[in-house]
Amino acid sequence: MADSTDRQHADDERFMAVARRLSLRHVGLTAENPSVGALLVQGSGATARVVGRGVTAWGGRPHAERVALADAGADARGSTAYVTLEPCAHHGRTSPCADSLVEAGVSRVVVGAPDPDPRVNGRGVEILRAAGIEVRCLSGEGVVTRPFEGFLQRLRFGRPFVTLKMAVSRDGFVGRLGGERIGISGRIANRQVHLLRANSDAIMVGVGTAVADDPLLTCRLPGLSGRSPIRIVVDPQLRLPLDAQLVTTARSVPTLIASTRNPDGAEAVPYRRAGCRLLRLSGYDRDDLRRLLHAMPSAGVQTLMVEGGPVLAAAFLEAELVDRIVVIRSPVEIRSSGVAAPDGVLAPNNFRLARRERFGDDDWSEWERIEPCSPESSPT
Ligand code: AOF
Ligand code: ZN
Repeated sequence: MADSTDRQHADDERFMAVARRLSLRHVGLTAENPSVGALLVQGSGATARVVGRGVTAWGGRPHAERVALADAGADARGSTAYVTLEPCAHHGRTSPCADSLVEAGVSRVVVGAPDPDPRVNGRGVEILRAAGIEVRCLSGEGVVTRPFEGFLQRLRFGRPFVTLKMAVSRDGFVGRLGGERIGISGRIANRQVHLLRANSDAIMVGVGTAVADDPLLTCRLPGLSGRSPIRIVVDPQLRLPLDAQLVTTARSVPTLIASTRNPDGAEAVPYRRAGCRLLRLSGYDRDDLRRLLHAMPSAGVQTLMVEGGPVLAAAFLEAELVDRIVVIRSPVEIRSSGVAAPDGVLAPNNFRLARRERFGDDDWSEWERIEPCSPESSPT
């Protein structure tokens, strides 16, 4: 008995990993909907056979389960379904996936993570169990949820999932005083950064970085140039130069400027004429940043990448608004006039090391927040 359970659990891990890989295909392409993977498998162990595959379609519908069921046709009957997210229970623009699985005669369902959407929230599993289907729920932790961590964060906390990325020199600096731009990370790590950008809904920099580096902040990987995120500049005093690339290209890639200045005032007019949108920022403290983040999901932003510089990074860390830190340590030395990496980036508290890679000469490490340091509430 124990043996057969072990074998079943080994199958579950193997096929959930396949479903997760499927879900990766549409990350960033399903709008506010999570990109979910669904796999239908007949049999078990060495004779197991995949009969249907599905991933949430571009734009968010149809859902993954429907795609997999259509793929399997009559072979769905008696199969085990592996779904990375609990099947939905609501009549939205399509009928509930839990009902579709029941109707198709699926006999067992393995769920990667519960769906916190109030319209689902356990009811998908209830529908399946009420129909006599065996359901196994996995912990919902780790790599399975990564493809839709922005969706989960929006539902749990009403704000995007925040990734802070910092490139740090061997001697612990993130740049040099005086504005001169220095390449810290190497070519291969930079391409990984562009991949992160492609999978983020928005990218944010402080005005200091925008002025010093005059960055474009687009994704420039071959084949992915259409996947550039919205760009957000935190510029309390509205001092971003009008000839900055972020402003001059605002008509092709949206640029938002978060400022304490009146968005309808005279100062804002030239930015608006150039195609930028202005967001109201009340200040630069914890609650101000929280308010800014809580306004983002309604603008379609569920994943946010904070790319620096040190002032913005420190403010986000201080406000406990960072969910993942990506640190790129390079062998480059800055020596004189270096700007130090903010405290908490090199040895983050309340974060655990989740991934470590070598990209060219650079060391790439990813740290994930263990749990919210303080109960997150919406700012008032
Ligand atoms: C699933 N399978 O592939 C996805 C699900 O607006 P609707 O009707 O498309 O519903 C959106 C909600 O459906 C979304 O908030 C999330 O709870 C769930 N997404 N569910 O069964 C899927 N993408
Ligand atoms: Zn569904």
